[in-house]
Amino acid sequence: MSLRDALRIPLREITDEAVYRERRHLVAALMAAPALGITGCSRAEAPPPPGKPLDPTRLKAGFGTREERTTFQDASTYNNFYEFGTGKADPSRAPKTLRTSPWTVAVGGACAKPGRVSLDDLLRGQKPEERVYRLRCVEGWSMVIPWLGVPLGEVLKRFQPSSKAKYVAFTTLNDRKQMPGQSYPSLDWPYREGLRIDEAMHPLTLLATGMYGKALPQQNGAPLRLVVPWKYGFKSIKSIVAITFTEKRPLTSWNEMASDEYGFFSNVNPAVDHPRWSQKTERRIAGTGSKLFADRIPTRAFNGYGDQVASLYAGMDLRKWY
Ligand SMILES: Nc1nc2c(c(=O)[nH]1)N[C@H]1C(S)=C(S)[C@@H](COP(=O)(O)O)O[C@H]1N2
Ligand SMILES: [Mo]
Repeated sequence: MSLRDALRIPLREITDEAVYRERRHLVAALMAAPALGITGCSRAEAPPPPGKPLDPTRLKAGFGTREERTTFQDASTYNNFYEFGTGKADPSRAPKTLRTSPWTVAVGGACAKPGRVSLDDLLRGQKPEERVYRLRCVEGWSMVIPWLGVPLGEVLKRFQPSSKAKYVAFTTLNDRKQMPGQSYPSLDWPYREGLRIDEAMHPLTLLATGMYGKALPQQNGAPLRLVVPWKYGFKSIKSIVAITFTEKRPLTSWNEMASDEYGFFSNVNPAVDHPRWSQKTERRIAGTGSKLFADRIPTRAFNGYGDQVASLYAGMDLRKWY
């Protein structure tokens, strides 16, 4: 297979192990060859967070939207959750094999109060609130979903992160009996994601336990997932079992798979195309219209949450830190 062909395989179609390995190999080779002009920055550290204060009125404007909502039916049947298959309909059709109770989350790393806690303990003292957020998938569709959750930062504070906590790493459950898709090398399991500490503490970042007033369905990441509305959907990791404060930028699944296509930050940015497709528009799945032929609308910087989050990236070249 030529290098060009290898890079053109849509990730969702990679189920054949040989192709997968060859592709990873090629990507690794590319990364080691700066002469080829690859702009990935996986080895350099991000600049430190600037830490600007947020205006409360502007902040609140991000907690809701008047845009037409996606129906529960669409939001729960058109999913990305490779642990239950790589097709959009696979996760909703999968048998309900995930045991969501009891559920524990291990919180550790650079903090004064690490611990393995039950989901109830993790959320203790927090009242779930509803936030209607847009979520835009890197593949080009977006939805408007009423989430139920608590601000991640409020939860993290209780574990008393130290000054060494520059990032927060998240890990999905790793159990192929409960997550049959993990029997296939579609990704390097378990699924991992990460945020810079200021992104994790940002009031918009939600630790979600429900949507549409109900507990999360299995296919949407039960019992606990992230929703980071200004970043491409894959940053919103599902079925979280571990949260770790780290000093170094953590590995993330999609960045590891193809660092030229998926950066660590992955802020929604219509000005930076994915190497294999444009990010300028999105297919908005909302109301009762067709989800496959939904209208395309322009994608906005930071998915429309620039007023709330752009200051986190002041001075950063967002073409470099994609
Ligand atoms: N563990 C895990 N989390 C995941 C994924 C996944 O495959 N595994 N897919 C991501 C992607 S690509 C998207 S777009 C969103 C989709 O969330 P939704 O199905 O609830 O809309 O989940 C993200 N979280
Ligand atoms: Mo996605």
